[in-house]
Amino acid sequence: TILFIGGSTMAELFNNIPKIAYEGPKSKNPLSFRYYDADRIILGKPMKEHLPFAMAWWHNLCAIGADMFGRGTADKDFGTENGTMAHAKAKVDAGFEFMEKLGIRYFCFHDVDLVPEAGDIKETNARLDEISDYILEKMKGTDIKCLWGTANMFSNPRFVNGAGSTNSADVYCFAAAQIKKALDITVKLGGRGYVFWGGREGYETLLNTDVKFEQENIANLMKMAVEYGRSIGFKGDFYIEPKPKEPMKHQYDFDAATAIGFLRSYGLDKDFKLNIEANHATLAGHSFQHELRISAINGMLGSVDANQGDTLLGWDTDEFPFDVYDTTMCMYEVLKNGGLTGGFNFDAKNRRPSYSYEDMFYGFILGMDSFALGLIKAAKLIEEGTLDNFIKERYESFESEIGKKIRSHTTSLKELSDYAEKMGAPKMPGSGRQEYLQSALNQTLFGEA
Ligand code: XLS
Ligand code: CA
Ligand code: CA
Repeated sequence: TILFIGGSTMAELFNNIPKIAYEGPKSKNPLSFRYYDADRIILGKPMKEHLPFAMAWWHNLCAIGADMFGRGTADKDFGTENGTMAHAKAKVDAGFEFMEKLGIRYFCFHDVDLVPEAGDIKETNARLDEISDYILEKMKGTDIKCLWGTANMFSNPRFVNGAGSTNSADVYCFAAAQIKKALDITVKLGGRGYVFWGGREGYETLLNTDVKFEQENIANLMKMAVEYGRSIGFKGDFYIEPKPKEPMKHQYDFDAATAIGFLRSYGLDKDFKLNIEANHATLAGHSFQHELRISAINGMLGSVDANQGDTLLGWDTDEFPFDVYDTTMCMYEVLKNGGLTGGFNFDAKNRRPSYSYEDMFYGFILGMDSFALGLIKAAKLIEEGTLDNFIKERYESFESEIGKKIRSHTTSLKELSDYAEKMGAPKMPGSGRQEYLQSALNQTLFGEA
């Protein structure tokens, strides 16, 4: 079959897969959406606007399921030879066909996901120019755009000791060059954001590490990136993507709270927000919702890497999200935040035994449906108001005369102490009612049995 995508016609690659349509919760067609109904209005906005989904170039078009113990199982050569520009273009073709068939409107990339890295950075940059022209051409006539770009500053051995945190000034310059180019390409493709994930920005041992020196260097690199980005017309947000460990034993962007503290210490908080990944939250010993809430209350919730970890495994498994409790509470936080400046990037990969083209679609259908269902349920939670009402009631004592004084900072320790002496022993604070609230949540999620 010949497909018309954007400005070009091309041979269809996923030719046994139709365009995925919404068929509703009762559908038995595995290649359909049960919950993601792009135009359905939820709280006054179509689903597709609540859920700017993105495809991660690296997992979907590059990763072949290799692990520490075995080679890849999936074929992502797309009829070409890996490591060539023909392959780079075949990935673009595959990616656009894939996104069009699923109705995904954004993509995210690392520089080296797009082209094979050459020995010489000038050559790599020329390849990036060529491929971004090709992508731009492909984008014409579609509504597909770039969500965010980033530079891979962790795979090449030169980054063994980090990029911004490296002990080598020359490697630091190389990182700067990669960031500059990745920003150029992000702007060229109309990206909404630019991500810093500090995979190797951390340390293995303090015996050889000057933490303060390294953190200052990282901050300076980010400052220079902001200056350069703004100078070429980048209006979007920069994001830090926190992760506590892996590949390094200790990573500086441990979690949302740590990253926010870092951004504020170095005056970067006006230009940066956070990109919160579900699997990184759990690696840090937090829930996904916790990381979203901490970001949101600090005005820093920018974007989401939509995936999930495995409770039985202690590493970054990047699975497609299917836990609807988690997607519901995520969407609850996002709705309360008034949405995102970024979107929902499926930083997720198929399991190694799921190696066929169909599996790529099943992965995204699962993820998109899980988030759509989460959105529907989160909107219901907000409309029902059970949680909001309970929380309001729970803090009610701060509506009293003395409570109001505390809230408005118009009292003193002395006054509070006098109040306490007069009062005698305080009553027990109201019950937390956790189990009641969990039952109510189940009822919202599952309704009638
Ligand atoms: C790895 C990260 C990475 C970032 C982008 O754990 O999730 O893929 O999202 O560099
Ligand atoms: Ca990620
Ligand atoms: Ca991850």
